[in-house]
Amino acid sequence: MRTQVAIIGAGPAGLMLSHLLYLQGIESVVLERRSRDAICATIRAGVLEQGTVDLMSEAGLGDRMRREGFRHEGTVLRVGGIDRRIDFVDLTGGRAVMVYAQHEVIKDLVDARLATGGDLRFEVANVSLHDLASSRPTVRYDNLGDHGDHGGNGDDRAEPQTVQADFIVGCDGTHGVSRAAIASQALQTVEHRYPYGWLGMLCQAPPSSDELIYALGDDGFALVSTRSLHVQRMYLQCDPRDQPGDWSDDRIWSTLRARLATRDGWQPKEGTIFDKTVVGMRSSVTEPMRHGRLFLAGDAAHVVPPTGAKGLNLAMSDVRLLSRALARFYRHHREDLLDAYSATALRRVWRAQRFSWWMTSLLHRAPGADAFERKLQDAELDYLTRSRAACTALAENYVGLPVGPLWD
Ligand code: RFL
Ligand code: PHB
Repeated sequence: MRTQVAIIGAGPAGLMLSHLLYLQGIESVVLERRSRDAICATIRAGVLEQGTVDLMSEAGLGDRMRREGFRHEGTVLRVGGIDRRIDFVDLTGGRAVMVYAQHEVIKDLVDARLATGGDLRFEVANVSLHDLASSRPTVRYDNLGDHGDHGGNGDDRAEPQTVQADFIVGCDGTHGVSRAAIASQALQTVEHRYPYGWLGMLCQAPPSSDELIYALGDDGFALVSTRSLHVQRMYLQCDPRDQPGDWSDDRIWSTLRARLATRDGWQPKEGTIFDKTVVGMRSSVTEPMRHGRLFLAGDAAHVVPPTGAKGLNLAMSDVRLLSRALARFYRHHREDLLDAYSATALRRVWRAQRFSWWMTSLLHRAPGADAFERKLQDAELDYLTRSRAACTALAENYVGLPVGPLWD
């Protein structure tokens, strides 16, 4: 079969791209390895930058987000038990973030694509990319699943399929096949590993705080976030080699209490923990984000540590750029924005890398840090708590640097 744009991966990047292309009258097919139920149930990000909130609204997807999400106009930095509130609205001239879980964004996007006749193919296997240097690149895959319904097609026989497209976009995350389809000599990957991980948990409890709390205690980082009035999300710095089973519920609560303690006796509201995961921390960027007729977007091209809440937001800003570039190609036969895509996207990616690295280093205890490094960290935190300029730098990066126009 033929389509205009073949998209690999139904994460936030792939689904939003497909939706934005639909709004511009451009046809796409989305090929996803997992089932619809699995992608809608994966617990990941929680914070949408102002630009992502605006994109959801501009794309007609903002209703449920505005009803069920929580607008946060600031955040709390708690260091050594003392709070410093960063007021986003005041420091950035009215910008804020939305706490709305990634899987809710995914549900909204899947519903929108299926309601408008979108071609989403779940449970595909053995995806491979071909003829990337030609103007007719192709994707081959085995069809094991359904086309938007729940569950599979009831038999195990793989049906080999070919999709011929004008462009292929790799939105298949860190472990996808798209980046690997480009010869390694044509790419450069820069990577940095951090000596800590996060234990993330979900619990049934009321919110402990109206705003997120980013805390640094004597022995490390803790983050209080939220999902709803009844479900809370919290994270703890841990050893990246830890297993979720190393963290009993008692150990989680006592570590959270210690790292979040204030002088006036603040305590997190406790409840039943029903999900625990350990996330490693890595920064990685692959350049360029294009090879012939293949474009990379989102985690397929770059990964940030979660401290700055930038991963999902970068995925969204990539596809915002790419949809505009593709629309200009189809409408005006101009390739200038396609040619500029990689460099334009990478400027934002590197600024987000810098911010995520900075916020991660600021708020974690590095194992083996010497006295000099520890004193520098104290000085950086001290500066942040005393300087409006330093708080403004944090706030404008956290709510997200401005994005360009969505449409021409
Ligand atoms: P995704 O979401 O990984 O989606 C890729 C999709 O591609 C599919 N796939 C394939 N399909 C077909 N064939 C193949 N060979 C395939 N290989 C893979 C996968 O099944 C999947 O459905 O990438 P995308 O769209 O680029 O989105 C990136 C975001 O998911 C990621 O950056 C964020 O979750 C990162 N992140 C956060 N980002 C934020 O902006 N704000 C946050 O608050 C935030 N918190 C987080 C986070 C990530 C975390 N973890 C788990 C790493 C918190 C955590 C704990
Ligand atoms: C989350 O709610 O999952 C979350 C919030 C802030 C972060 C990372 C993750 O920096």
